[in-house]
Amino acid sequence: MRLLIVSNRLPVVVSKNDKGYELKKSAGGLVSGLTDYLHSLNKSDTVIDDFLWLGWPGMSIESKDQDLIRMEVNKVFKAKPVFFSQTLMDKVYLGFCNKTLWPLFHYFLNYTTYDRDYWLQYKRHNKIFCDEILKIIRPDDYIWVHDYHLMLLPALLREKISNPIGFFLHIPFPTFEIYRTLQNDVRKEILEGLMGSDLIGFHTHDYAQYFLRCVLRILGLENHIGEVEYNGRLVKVSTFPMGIDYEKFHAMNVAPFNDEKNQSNEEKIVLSVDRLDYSKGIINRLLGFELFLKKHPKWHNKVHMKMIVVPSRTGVPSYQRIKRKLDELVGKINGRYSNTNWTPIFYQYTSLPHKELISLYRRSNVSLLTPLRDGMNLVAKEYVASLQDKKGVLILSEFTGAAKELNESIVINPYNIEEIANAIEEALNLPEPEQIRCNQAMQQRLQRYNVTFWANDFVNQLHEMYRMSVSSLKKKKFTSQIQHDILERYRDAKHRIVVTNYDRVLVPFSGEFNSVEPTEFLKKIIAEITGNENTDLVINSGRSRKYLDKWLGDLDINMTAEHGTWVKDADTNKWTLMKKVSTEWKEEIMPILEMYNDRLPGASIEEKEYSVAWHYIKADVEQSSFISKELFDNLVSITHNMNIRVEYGSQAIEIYHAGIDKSEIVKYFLDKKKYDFIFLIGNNWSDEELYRILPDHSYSVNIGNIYTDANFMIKDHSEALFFLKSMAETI
Ligand code: GDG
Repeated sequence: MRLLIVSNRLPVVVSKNDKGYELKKSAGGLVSGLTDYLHSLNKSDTVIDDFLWLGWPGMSIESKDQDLIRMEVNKVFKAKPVFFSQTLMDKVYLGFCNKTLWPLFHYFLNYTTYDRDYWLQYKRHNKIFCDEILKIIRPDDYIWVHDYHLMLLPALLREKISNPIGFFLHIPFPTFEIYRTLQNDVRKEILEGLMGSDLIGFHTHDYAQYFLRCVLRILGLENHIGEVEYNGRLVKVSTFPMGIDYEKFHAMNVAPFNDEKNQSNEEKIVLSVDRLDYSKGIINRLLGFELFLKKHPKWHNKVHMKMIVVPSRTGVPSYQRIKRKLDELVGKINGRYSNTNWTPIFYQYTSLPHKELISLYRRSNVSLLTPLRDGMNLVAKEYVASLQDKKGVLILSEFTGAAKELNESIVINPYNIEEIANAIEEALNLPEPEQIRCNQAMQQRLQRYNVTFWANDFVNQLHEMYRMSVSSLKKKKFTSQIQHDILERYRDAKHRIVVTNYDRVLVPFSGEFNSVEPTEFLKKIIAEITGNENTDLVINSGRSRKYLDKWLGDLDINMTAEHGTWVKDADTNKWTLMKKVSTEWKEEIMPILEMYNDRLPGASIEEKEYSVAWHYIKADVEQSSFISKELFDNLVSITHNMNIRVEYGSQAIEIYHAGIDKSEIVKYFLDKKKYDFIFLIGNNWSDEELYRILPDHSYSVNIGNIYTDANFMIKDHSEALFFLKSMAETI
């Protein structure tokens, strides 16, 4: 099977000079990590045996040259460029991605700006990616979308194709309180965009949890151990801490580091390597080093800090500001502490060739990485992996994803300048055996969970999700062919019965649970179905008689109220109590419900003649998820010897006498005639028992629950109504 890797940038960058176009392999964690994985494909145990990478080639290419670039790119990498104008890319990459999403997701609210046009261009950009993928997609392709530039892409693809789609976020996912500051439609569309995936991966458990909390609070969807049911599919959210190509860093032969500045070999080096980005905590690092110099004069002339700062996003003003600040601060510290033989800080605003970087990692005594927020931070892992003699000390910010795995490093809070200064002193004094012990433990972990392991883990889980959920769902898909066949059977049948729930099937789910009157459109469909000769319709509901009469009383139909406690036959038009059950239990239950109701603003109790429902649809979604579970457990334990049923309804807890059996009521109707066409639509967990008692020649359809025992599954009430309308028109 082929893996389509989709990222904003291609692993090759195209540039133009006097001689024409030039292609260079691009650097960076994502590219180097994934390239290593892709090259290992035929060696590793995975379902993937081929790949194609889609992304932007790094510059705007005139239409006349696009074929040439396609060819050239393909020569150096199995890749397909997606072309954009520079104007669009400025608004998307420099705009929405790096002025809105990047600062916000890294908790820099003061750098976060919002421009409606940037957002609209971001949507356009994701749509163009979608169209390009659709042009080349094959039925057995797996798609792996990367990073914050393409968060709408999974849902755009999902609308058109059913291939497995995975998404991985390389940066942090923020807490709900931060995420919610995005515009209402934007924050919702981004989550919906991601939920088009089958598998969504994050570097750490925290990011995955923050994401799931936003899904609950903004989309109202709960998860069960990281799995969320969405639009009739199962979406899995999980943690995959990205690794590095350990062997490449550990085993590569490189020349010893050649220090052009000619500082003494005895001098210790405190190293830092990162893109110039305010999220990397470069200023705090300098302040920490300055304080270290102030507090420990004995280290003057004996240690210097080497900062490799890679130019990044130079078109964004906040990046230009941080560059100015950095220049000033380095100048100030060097001005204050340098002497003729010694300069405390060497700062290079450039990127190093790969081998030089490894040799610098090995030469450095300390690696000081102080991000204020960082999705993972691969430099930390690369530094540890490179230390062949296991000598060297990693100081790592607790705000990096990597700190979760590299806990033998000196973990610091970079907001605390004193702590940075103390950590430098501690690292420089750390005895060698201790350095070796710590690095050995970290190296073992990095060697095992390397980048190939990481990518395989992700792809294999995507495959598993697809195999489990999507393929079994396919069997339950209410395809147009199946609908057509059912309608033919309906037309040819002599005695037909259609049993349907009211809420969420005939009317949409509403926050105002007592005002879901049927529309004229619905009433017309009902009248048309019951108007067909030999066709019975039963509305099977947990509602009270009062509401059913109020909304549907003028229609000539069979109804059941309070889960089958009451039945109204269309012929007699009178309600009959099916079973006389006790209501004494209510006295005991009501005070408990009232107590919980007081604790949850927005919740309400609906007391019916023989049952009670506690609705929490209007309450805070997170609080209600928590309190409803507590109440449910409480009710189950209190009522275990009371002959009472406690069930989850739609954003409600339903309590009724155990003597009431929904399936008996269905049997009651089915026994009336010898029906040769039986069709039942349900939507609740409690409807599952109905599907199981239906005769073999029946059809059952469920809304929402993907683990249903019904024959087919549909997405929502509008799909149900659409089908009933076709039924009404069939004869
Ligand atoms: C994003 C997330 C997440 C750096 N300088 C040179 C050089 N590099 C290479 C390093 C490393 C990569 O760039 C940087 O990766 P990081 O992970 O440290 O940071 P971001 O670029 O911000 O990456 C981050 C990552 O995605 C992966 O998911 O960890 O949190 O922000 O590989 O080696 N490479 C060379 N010369 C340099 O001077 N050759």
